[in-house]
Amino acid sequence: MAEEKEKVKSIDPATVEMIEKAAQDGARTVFERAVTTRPCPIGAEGSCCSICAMGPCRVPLPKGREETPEEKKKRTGVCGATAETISARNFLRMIAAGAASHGDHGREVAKIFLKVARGEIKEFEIKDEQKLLQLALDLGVEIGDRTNNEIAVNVGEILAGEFGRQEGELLFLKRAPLKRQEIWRQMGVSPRGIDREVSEAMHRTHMGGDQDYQTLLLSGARTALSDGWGGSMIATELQDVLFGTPSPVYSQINLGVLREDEVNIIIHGHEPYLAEMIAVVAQDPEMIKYAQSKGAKGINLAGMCCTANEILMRHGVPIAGNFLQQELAIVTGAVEAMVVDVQCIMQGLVEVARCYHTKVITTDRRVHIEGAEHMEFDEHHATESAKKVLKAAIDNYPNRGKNVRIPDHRTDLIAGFSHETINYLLGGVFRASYRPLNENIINGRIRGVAGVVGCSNVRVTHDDVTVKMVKELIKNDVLVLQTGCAAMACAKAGLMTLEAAAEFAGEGLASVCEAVGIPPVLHLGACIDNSRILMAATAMVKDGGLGDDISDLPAAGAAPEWMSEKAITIGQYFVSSGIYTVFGATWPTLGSKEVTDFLFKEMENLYGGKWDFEPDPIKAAHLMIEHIDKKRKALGIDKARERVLYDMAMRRELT
Ligand code: SF4
Ligand code: MSK
Repeated sequence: MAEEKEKVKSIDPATVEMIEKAAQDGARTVFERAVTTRPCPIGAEGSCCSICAMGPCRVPLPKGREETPEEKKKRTGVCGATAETISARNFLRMIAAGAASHGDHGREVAKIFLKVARGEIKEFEIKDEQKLLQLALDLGVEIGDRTNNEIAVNVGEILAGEFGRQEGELLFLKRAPLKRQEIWRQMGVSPRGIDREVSEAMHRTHMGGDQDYQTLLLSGARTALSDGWGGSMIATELQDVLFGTPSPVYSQINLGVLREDEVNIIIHGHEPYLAEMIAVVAQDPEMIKYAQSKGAKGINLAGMCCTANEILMRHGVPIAGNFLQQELAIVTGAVEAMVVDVQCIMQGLVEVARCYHTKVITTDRRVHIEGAEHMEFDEHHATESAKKVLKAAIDNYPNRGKNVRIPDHRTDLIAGFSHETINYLLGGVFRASYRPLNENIINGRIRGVAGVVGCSNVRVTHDDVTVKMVKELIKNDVLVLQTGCAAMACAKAGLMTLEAAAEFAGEGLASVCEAVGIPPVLHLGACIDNSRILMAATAMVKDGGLGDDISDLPAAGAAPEWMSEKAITIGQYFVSSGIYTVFGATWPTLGSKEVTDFLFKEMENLYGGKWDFEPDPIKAAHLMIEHIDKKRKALGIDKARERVLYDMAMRRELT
């Protein structure tokens, strides 16, 4: 416990300030709960099985010494399940839960998309015609002289059908490089349907089901792929068509975006429909007048977690903070309503809100919290739903007490880098292409590309691990693509501005960023938008010069401060797509050497990508760089990098 108390809680000054205020106000937040509630070491290493009522069975690895063969033989659950089976089953269940979460998000988008296309929902409309037509082409939907809505009905029906598909292969798998598709077929891991893989994973991990860790982990690969190239990709694509494909947008991040004299509303969670509508309705002069009638100057909307990323990417709505800051936003005393939808919502919000005037409002039929007010979003009356929530927040403004302190910390950022935008930025509107990126990788100005994603986790110093890793990567000329709460950590640290290139990036990467006009760290969106990273990697392969599969690319992935099951699913679909992926914080299979070795070593022989675990961010960054250099060598482009001298001629050539 002493060690936990001594740990620096966050590198973010706004967070530190609010942790102190919470302590003064008697509000118990995640940072305090983490001191009193310690992680169970047996569960943390994946050595606890609780899937039947003869257990829970705990089979921990002996600490600090080698296990004897006798001990190993006895390290089983009551049913005889080995530590390997227990570990792999737990791992697969995490993947299934993550895939189910992203998949259910995707299904909800598909449902709303179809209702909009059929004219049953009038308040949303198809915003990105070009992307709709591209999807239609990809899916073999006739375009002709049909209306957008007619085309969208077919597109929506086909993609909605992917959730319940029973046989064959998910349609988006065809977007992957041909060699990758072949690897999946040979391995027998091409997902058939999104729900089917999740359902099979749950069946296999039931008591007395699959008891071979290798086949359990194969099922893990298949289930994870059904998320990356299925549920998440469908969610991203249909949201883009419905709400617009993001393009670069300026905004600000951190608790300092809250305003002392306005009604502050935070939208938190993952699914963007209500948030989209709130963003529109908050600008309605009538609502602003109503806020003024209660003594406020206006309405200030800010985001939290991935709902924040969604409305940042498309509307430039500022972000109040990432996962670990959700309760701290309430601690400012300035938040009238914390409006939540699904995923990553701490139940502790309600308890913290009791110390202030904040209303916690749940809005999704699948998420209820005792003590919160439930105002269910009705997609058929989206404006009305949004107005109801806004009105509740405005009505709460006069209840704001005197105990208000908004930390004076906010950072500028540029977000909105969909993989299509990167295409245009690099190649121009008329020859949109990843070719310039590939060329700069081949000539060595850019060493490689890294996807650094995932959450914030109270078991490590908040934001510190992610920011240190990303700084080390860009210093070594690795272009970083980000999503989720990891993106927010780096945005707060000022890595998502144009100036960041000169200040933090290596000379090669900085020269490209300055020439193109992009930050060295690109924000690609929410957790589901990790599918954009898959598409970016595929586009790099297809543009040529960097091998013929994702596993050939000088690229790596990481989730340095992960905490959710969804992060494991994302990591596994990165790995099964051929990407070397390093996680920090903790690793959930350390109780089984065999399972861990399979994930960290054998998977590379099967998929060309593998897992790794390194909690030290600098060491982890160098593992990624080493991998990138190994791939550069295999491609025969390692020498090019050694010759890069960046003379004036080269700089002129770039601009
Ligand atoms: Fe124990 Fe086996 Fe039941 Fe798991 S399935 S709780 S290992 S008896
Ligand atoms: S919200 S899953 S804490 S990234 Fe996507 Fe952030 Fe992790 Fe939730």
